[in-house]
Order: sequence, then C-alpha cells, then structure tokens
Amino acid sequence: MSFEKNKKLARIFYEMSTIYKYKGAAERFRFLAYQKASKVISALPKDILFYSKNHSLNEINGIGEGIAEKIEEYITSGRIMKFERLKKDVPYELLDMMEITGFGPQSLNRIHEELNIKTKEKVIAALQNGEIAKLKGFGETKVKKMLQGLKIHKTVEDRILLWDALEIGEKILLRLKEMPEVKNIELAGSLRRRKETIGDIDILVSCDEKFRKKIMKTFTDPFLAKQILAKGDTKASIILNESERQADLRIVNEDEWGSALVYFTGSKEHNIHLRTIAKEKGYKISEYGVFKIENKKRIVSKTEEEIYSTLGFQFIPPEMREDKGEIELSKKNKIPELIQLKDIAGDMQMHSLYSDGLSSIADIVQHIKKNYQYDYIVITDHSKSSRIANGMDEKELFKQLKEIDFINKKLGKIFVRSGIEVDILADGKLDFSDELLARLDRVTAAIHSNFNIDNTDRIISACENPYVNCIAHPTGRLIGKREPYKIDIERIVETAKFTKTSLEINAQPDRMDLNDAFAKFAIDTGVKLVINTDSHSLKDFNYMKLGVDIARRAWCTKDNILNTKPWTEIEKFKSSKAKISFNVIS
Ligand code: DGT
Ligand code: CA
Ligand code: CA
Ligand code: ZN
Repeated sequence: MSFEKNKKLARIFYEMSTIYKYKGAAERFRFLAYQKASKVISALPKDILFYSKNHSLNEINGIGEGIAEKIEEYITSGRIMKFERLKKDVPYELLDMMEITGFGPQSLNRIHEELNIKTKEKVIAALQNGEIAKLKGFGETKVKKMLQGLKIHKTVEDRILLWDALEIGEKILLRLKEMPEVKNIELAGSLRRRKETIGDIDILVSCDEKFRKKIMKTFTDPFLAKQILAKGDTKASIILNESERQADLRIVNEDEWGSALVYFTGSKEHNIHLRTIAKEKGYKISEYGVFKIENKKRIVSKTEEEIYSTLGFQFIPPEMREDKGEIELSKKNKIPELIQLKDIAGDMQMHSLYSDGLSSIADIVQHIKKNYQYDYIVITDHSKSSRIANGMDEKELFKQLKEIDFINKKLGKIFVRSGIEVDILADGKLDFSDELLARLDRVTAAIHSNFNIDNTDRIISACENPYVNCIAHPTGRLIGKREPYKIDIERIVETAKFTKTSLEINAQPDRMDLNDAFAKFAIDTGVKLVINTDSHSLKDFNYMKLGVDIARRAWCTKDNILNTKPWTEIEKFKSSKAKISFNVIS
C-alpha cells in the first residue's frame, strides 16, 4: 500500500491545515477540515486516481466539494494553486514549530510580526538572547515552557520513532533483496533490537566477495541515497532520500554471518558482557567469529545460535540484548518464550465514527475480518468529557450498543464487544455512571486532561472502580511532544495487581505507553497487560506489531498479555475483579 499520490496530497492538505491553524481562530473551520482531509486521504485503501476516475471523491467521508475540486486540480496539474498562494501568506518555515509544546500559533505570529523573524534558528536565538522575553506577555514561565518544549522536541529531531525507522528500514531491505547477489540480509543495531527511538539505520548483508562492489553501488545510488557520507569495500554510510536520515551498510562474508549479526545487533553493553564471559572461558569473540585464545583457531561464526551455544548460552532474542540480566538468564537456560504477533487474539482499543475515528464500526469489522485473525475486537470510543475527541454522551452510547448488537447478529456470533475509553475526571471519578459502565463488555479508563499534576491518585481511583478493566496509556506521554505526567509507578502497579485491573501497552507510534521498562516492572509484579492499537483509522491496526515489539522488549510471554486469550478468559479476569470487596481500600 504505497500510493505516492495519496501521500503527497495528504502532505499538502496537512500543510494547508497548519497554515490555517497559524491564521488563528477565524480559520478554525478550515484548519479542521483540511486536517481531517489529510488523515482521511492517508488512510484510503485505494489510489486516489481510482476515486477520481469513478467520480466518487465526493462520497468519501471527510472530503467535501471544495477539497474534491482541489484533488482533481492536483491530479491534472500536479499542484494546488490555493496552496501555493497560501504559502506566501505566512512565515512558512515557522509553521513546523507549532508542533512544539509552548509554540502556539499566537506566540509564533507575534514573534514573527514584532521581531520580524522567519526561521526556526532565529526563533531559538531570540529565545536564548532574551529578545522574546522582552515581548509583552512573554513572561519568565512562558519562556521557560518554550525552552522545555524545544528540549523535548529534540528527542524526535535527533532520533527516529521506531515505527518510522522500521518503515524506512523495510524499504531499504526491499530494494537490496531484489538483488540475487545478496545472500543474507537483516536490519541490525537498535532497529533490530526494536528500541523505541532509533539513531541511525543499520543494515547487514552477506554475499560472495566478488559481489560487494555491486551491492555497494545499489545502496549508494540515488534511488536510496541523497548523499554519500562514506563508501568503502565493506562499509558505507548514506543520507537517505525522503527521510534524510542516516543508514549504514556493512557487508560480510557468508561464513561470518552469525558473528557479524551478533556484533552489529548490539547492544554495545550486551556485546561487552558477552566478550568478558567468552574471555573467562578461553575464547575471543569478534565480528569475525569465536576464536580459541590458546591457538587463535576460529571455532564458529556462521549462525547466531552457534555463537551463543558455543559460549554456553541459550539463544537470546535481539529485543532482550540490552545487558539487563538476559545473559544471566540465558546461562541458566531460562530465557522466556517471548510473545509473538500471531499470539494476539484481539484488539481491545479502537475508535469509530462515534467519536474521533475515521471509520464506521461495520467498516472496521470488515477490515479486521479480511486482514487479521482475531477472535474479538472491542470498540472503545471516547466519553463525553473528551470534547476535542468528539466524545459520546449516554444517548449515543446506547445507539452504539444497538448497532453492535445488529452487527453481531448479522455475523452470527459475538465478534464485536462493547467498550469505552472513559475519561478519568480531575477528581478521579469517571465520566459515566457505574450503572452505565456495568452494561459494557469491557471498560478502559484514561486520563486526557490535567497533565501537569501528579496523576497517581486519579489512576488509583479509576483502578478502584469495580467496572474498570484497564488503564489506557498509563503515563500519557507523547514522544517528542509531551513528557509523561507524574505518577508513582510502584503504587499504580501494586493497585492494578490488587484490583485486577490490566494496564495497557498502547501501540500508537508516538505513545508506546507503557514503555518497555514500565511494562517489565508491571509483569514482574504480576499485573496483566493488554496490547492495543488505539486505532483511529484502518491502517492503524498494523501498529499491533509495534505493541508486540515493546512487549518483547519487556520480556513478556504470551501469558502476561491478556489479549492473547479467548474471550472467556477476558470475562474471567473481569469477574475476578467483581469479587473483590473495595471497601477495604478506600
Ligand atoms: P542507535 O543507532 O543510537 O539507535 O544505536 P545502535 O545500537 O544502533 O548503535 P550504532 O548504530 O552506533 O551501532 C550499531 C551496532 O554496532 C551496535 O548496536 C553494536 C555495534 N557496535 C557499535 N560500536 C560498538 C563498539 O564500540 N563495541 C561493540 N562491541 N559493538 C559496537
Ligand atoms: Ca543504529
Ligand atoms: Ca550505525
Ligand atoms: Zn486515549
């Protein structure tokens, strides 16, 4: 599904939406319309030309007449005049900065108008040299917030989100795999370990020595490379075309594949620890193999399995190679059998047209049936207090319940389960009454407001509600945009365990919340986790892979993850909570 035109149009409409956002409240309607159009187009299942030929652009939910016309204009002329004109209206280079916490349209507008600043570098300079602090209304706290925002944003400027890096990495793999000369090929480095952010993309290839040059040439040709940083016999570094990120290629001989893969997968800490233990046993380990120190003879090098077993270890999955105790476990033959994507039995958080999702429940069901082997899904639209997410009131929820019944009747079995992502209000109470929550198959509670306070008590109150089965995105972070709010993870995990409340690994690429470390802490304490995509459009369901990656980095087995189990087990988990007497806690 790589529709280049769809992607370009989605990008243009996204940029138009940011221009209208910059223009402020008067253009709010256009801002929202173009933002929606951008999301809708990037989630379309078919090439935009298909809809244009069928004259069905108008029928796409979220595409009005004006936007349909602009799509046609783009298809025939390759540009949208309105966009070209709008760009000249605003300090275009500053618009990206609106993504940074503390840099709202109004602030940027005033910085632009009053200091005549047009570039990001100049904004940062003016912030640091005190010019901005002198503007009326830009007090010390405001400037501090802006500097803090810049600092958080740097994490996504310097490093790539795992999901984006995987997409980029797969593209390179696809290109090189076309070559029959390539024998083995794998992502290496932090990408293979599925770290949550990625510095650069490492690729390892093995081939016959005589093909090295040819493979190097393909890697560094303009199809992939915008710039070549270094190019030798076995090593090259490039800046990639679209993403402008760095990718490193290493080429090794076929008989060095295993030792090279261990070496270039890392982590560095894992490798160093391996090397120390190897030495104690009389071996030297390098990217070329495992050697006996006494006679310098190479013992093994071909496969990773051989490398580990020669050193007396059980194979260690790449996601665990962080020197966090995995080597000790492996020595004792106790590496857990990590969860796999195929173990997932259902997705328990997703949004439909009832709140801020882009698809109807019927379309979601059809998509899931076609592409996934799930036994159930849980629809979890937002509750009424989430106004920006178009939350449902009681009446809409009842309407949704009827619709779910109707769909299940047509399917001939209960595949769609009723749920909700209910807001945890400021005082820890929930957005809907217990009577109403009791009618749902599964209740997921989440914080969507008051991010600046310690939210431990709010989450604990939610756990203590007898109808809450799960806490969604427990720390509330948005990587690069919002720091996690303050919580006492130990108290939350203890309470979740005691109250039989599951905690979510939210697989949205900028959330990944719980993260690997917190997820591990939770399962070590005995808390059940749930991996959810929190889908808002059909393409989002693919994020399940990412959720499983995090769970693997948290050393989770199938048993630690509730949604690997049949629905009867989900019900059992729910009734185990119903049996607890909550008076003792509060
Ligand atoms: P990144 O790119 O910052 O997300 O993290 P990595 O782990 O991909 O690091 P990178 O790209 O510098 O190196 C790729 C792999 O190469 C790394 O995971 C392990 C290996 N490596 C790099 N430098 C060293 C080193 O000094 N010693 C050892 N043993 N391995 C290294
Ligand atoms: Ca790397
Ligand atoms: Ca590298
Ligand atoms: Zn949410």
